[in-house]
Amino acid sequence: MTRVFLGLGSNLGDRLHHLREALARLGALPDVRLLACSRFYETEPWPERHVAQGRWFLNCVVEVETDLQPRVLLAWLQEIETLLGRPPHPAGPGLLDYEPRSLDIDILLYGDRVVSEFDLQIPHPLMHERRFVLVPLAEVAAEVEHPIFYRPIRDLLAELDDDLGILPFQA
Ligand code: PH2
Ligand code: MG
Ligand code: MG
Repeated sequence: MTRVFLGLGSNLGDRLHHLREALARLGALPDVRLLACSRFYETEPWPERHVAQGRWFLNCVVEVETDLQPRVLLAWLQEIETLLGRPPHPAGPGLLDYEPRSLDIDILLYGDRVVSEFDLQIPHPLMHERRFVLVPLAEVAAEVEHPIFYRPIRDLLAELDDDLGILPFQA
């Protein structure tokens, strides 16, 4: 079993419904056990105020335990994204990365595994630059070490240079 941290985000449609439904579906996956979930946060679209003027996101981070290999897990995550209304996206990084989306589920950390392929990078290559990731991640994984920087999440958050807005979500 490997401890995996996933980042969830939505800024299109009923954001709260999308995150709740995603959590339920993650918990129902074969060989995936939910261990913890951060609070939900309202977050300003990253990377820049003047570029991404879209609606604020609802974000959270979930800790799961799984025997699924990263690629198998990724395929399930994409299936959940599609079920919750996200158009199937082309593989790999691209222009659509900053489009509004009903649901995005990213693998942030997969144990201490490092994967560097065109369409799958673990740890998530931008996680250490994003307050909307590190704040909820630090709630459930403050002591966990980033497998490339060899620094705990708590320290990455303390040193973070990202002043975009983040507020605990009030239902
Ligand atoms: N996801 C992105 C790009 N920008 N900004 C916020 N606040 N939250 C996100 O989940 C997010 C983003 C790409 O997936
Ligand atoms: Mg993402
Ligand atoms: Mg994604």
